[in-house]
Amino acid sequence: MALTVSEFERAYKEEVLQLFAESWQTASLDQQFAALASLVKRYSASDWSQTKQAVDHNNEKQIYYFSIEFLPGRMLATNLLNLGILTTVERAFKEMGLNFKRVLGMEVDPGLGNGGLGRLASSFLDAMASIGINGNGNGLRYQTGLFKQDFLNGYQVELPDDWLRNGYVWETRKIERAVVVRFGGEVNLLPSADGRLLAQYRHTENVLAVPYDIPQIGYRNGHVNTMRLWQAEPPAMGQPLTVAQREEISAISQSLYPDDSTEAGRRLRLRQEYFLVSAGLQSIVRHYRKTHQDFTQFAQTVAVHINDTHPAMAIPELMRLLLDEVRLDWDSAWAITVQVMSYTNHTLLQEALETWSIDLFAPLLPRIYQIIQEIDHRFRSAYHDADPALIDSIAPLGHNMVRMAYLAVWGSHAVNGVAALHTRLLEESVLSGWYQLVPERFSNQTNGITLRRWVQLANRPLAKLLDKTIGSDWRRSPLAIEALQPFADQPKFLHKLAAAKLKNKRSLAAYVKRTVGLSIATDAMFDVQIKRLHAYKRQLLHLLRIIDQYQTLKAGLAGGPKYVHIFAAKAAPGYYYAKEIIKAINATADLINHDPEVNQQLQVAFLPNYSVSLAERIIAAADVSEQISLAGKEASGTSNMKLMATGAVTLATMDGANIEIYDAVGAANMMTFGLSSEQVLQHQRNFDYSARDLFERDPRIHRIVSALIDGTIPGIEVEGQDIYQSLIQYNDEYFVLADLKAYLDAGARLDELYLRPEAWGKMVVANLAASGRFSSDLTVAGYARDIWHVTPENQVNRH
Ligand code: DL6
Repeated sequence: MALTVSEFERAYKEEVLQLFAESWQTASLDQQFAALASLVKRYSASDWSQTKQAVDHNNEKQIYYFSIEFLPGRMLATNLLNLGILTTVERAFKEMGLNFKRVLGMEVDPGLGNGGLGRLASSFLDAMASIGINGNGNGLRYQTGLFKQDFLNGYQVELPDDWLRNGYVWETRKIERAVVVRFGGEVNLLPSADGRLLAQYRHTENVLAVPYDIPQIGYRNGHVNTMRLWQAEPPAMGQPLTVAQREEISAISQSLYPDDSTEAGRRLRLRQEYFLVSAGLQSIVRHYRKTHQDFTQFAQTVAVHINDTHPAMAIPELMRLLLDEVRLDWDSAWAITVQVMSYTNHTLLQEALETWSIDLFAPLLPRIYQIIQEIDHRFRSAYHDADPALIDSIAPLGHNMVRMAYLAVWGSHAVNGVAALHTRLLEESVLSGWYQLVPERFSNQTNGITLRRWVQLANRPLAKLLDKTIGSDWRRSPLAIEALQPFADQPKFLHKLAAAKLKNKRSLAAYVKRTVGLSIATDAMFDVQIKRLHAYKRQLLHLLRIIDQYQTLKAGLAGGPKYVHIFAAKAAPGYYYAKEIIKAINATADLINHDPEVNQQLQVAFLPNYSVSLAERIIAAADVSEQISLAGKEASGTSNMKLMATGAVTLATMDGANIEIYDAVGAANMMTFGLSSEQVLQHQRNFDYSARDLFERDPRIHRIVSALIDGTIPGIEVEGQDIYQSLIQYNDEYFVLADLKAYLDAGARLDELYLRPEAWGKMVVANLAASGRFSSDLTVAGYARDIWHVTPENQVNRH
């Protein structure tokens, strides 16, 4: 949009006055933020309305991205950037003598997600708007997020993430679009006048689903989509409810990931999932009916994407709506449903493949259960000629369970994994039965990231340097960054690149000092591992390398570069082992950071409360990106992409999208090590891996691991023992010791390169130049072409 500095200033001052009856000079930082955000929302309003009108007027296809999680991060800077007014507003703030950065910092991160899956969903919403696809998010408006993490004596402490306490400036409540979602009760199928059975509900619990809409502004293209979040409320009319009943209803959208270690927690989670899909689909069907007489066009105008299995009930719910409300016959309803639905799998972990016990499911969702029974029955009949054991093993119902992944594959026309290796492993293992049956449904869509956020916004020194060096095309066309490659041989440029990195390191160092009181050396190598805390991601392996470095320094064998190891990770509240790893890392950090014999060479910072905003700070400052999961376990990873795109060199196993980064940058520009997924599988099949053997035979491994239990690291008597036993007594499920030697060697090779700034700079440039292909604009263009069958307004191509 076109806006001059003085026009903006005038509008902004007026906004502060109107909102707070306060002059812009006396407004608090919170008020400054709220006024700016409200103005930005207003600036996007006419494009938002016009995008919606154009969709209806031209009968354009809409994508609905159903996800139990979103992680949008702060929206203000993104919205300013995407509207094309970021520099204008910055200039105006400077002229007014206001602190723009601090105002941006007033925004809270929405507590709507937990990890990579949610962040990917938000990144896709940004990409859909930016390449001009009509793509809307459909999620839940959780009052409280996962938790705010703090450390007390090195232990994780979970504090409530009350992110909505002061309201959310970007949302608009749409009570007139509310729908009713029904739970429980009885369903009877009665004959009706049209000769078909009619579902009659009695004694149901009715919940009002109220949508809150948030604009999703495309990058400088006037396209504004909607992220719709549903809130559960007691209905205004009907039977009066007790306080307990009202609370049970509100609980549905109260908190992200209610504790599912109890039956009550699981029931609540199931209610959340159904609430999300039923509210979303009812509103889609209602909207469609406004402009269409029949459902012959439905699959051409609507695509519903199931982000992991949590929204897989969209399949039986759409069937319910088409059968019971639209009154289609089964075959027509099923044909439409399969054309509309598509499903992304995000995990290879068996334990993460969702199943629901029928005892819980059937009474809570009786009509949905009836429909799933019929889906299951028809699936088995359709394949009555096939191997019965195969069919039984992959049917939607089995072992007294509803198997959500299998339901999702059978009810979708397209199924995808999120990196090439992940998709291959899905086809060969987790979903192999399904791949045998319907191979044409499977495709790979490697994940992507919002480069605008991670480079243009979170790494301003680098962005500026890129503009000066290769012009600004890379801002709109991600692949244009390839033009940087020739600069790998220009020492002057490499020098500037290092200076940009140093700037980011200094601001991270200031943040670390402010938040945890540690002064970190900015002339050190920043070695970063940021992601959820999970045994398969192997933060433990990283810890063992740190212990090795510590022991080497204590033995007086210094030599490598200075190191600052940086961690950020939350452990799920019930994941005891992950919490023990956090404590062990914190205790080791404490030991090292306070030891004057080593702390000039080695430091460790575990930054609390990992979030999108914290990631923005860390990633821009990183030198090394640790992507060291056990091969075959990480579906894709996206921090690997974010880190390489801002100039970090990857130290990695050949897992998930690391392999595609390797293909993109070449062997010379990434440090890989460790077992391949095939080797891991072979060891698992042959039972021929012995961690104890390694421990007993290799003196270095022995020394490192012993530090967990011999008092070297004070304060981890319990945790050290447990971790030690997981490695030695329980034979190291995640092959940490199997990969340790290769990891240490790879680290040492990386150290040598880091000590040669030109060699290092070349690697950094190769990574930057290859990063464009990981733009989520390109990923989403792949979904649009292969899965949703829509053409973006703004063409972007991966090839
Ligand atoms: O696809 C987004 C993201 C991947 O990058 C990660 O590799 C993967 O672990 C994550 N999956 C999940 C699903 N749940 N589990 N486990 O979060 O998805």
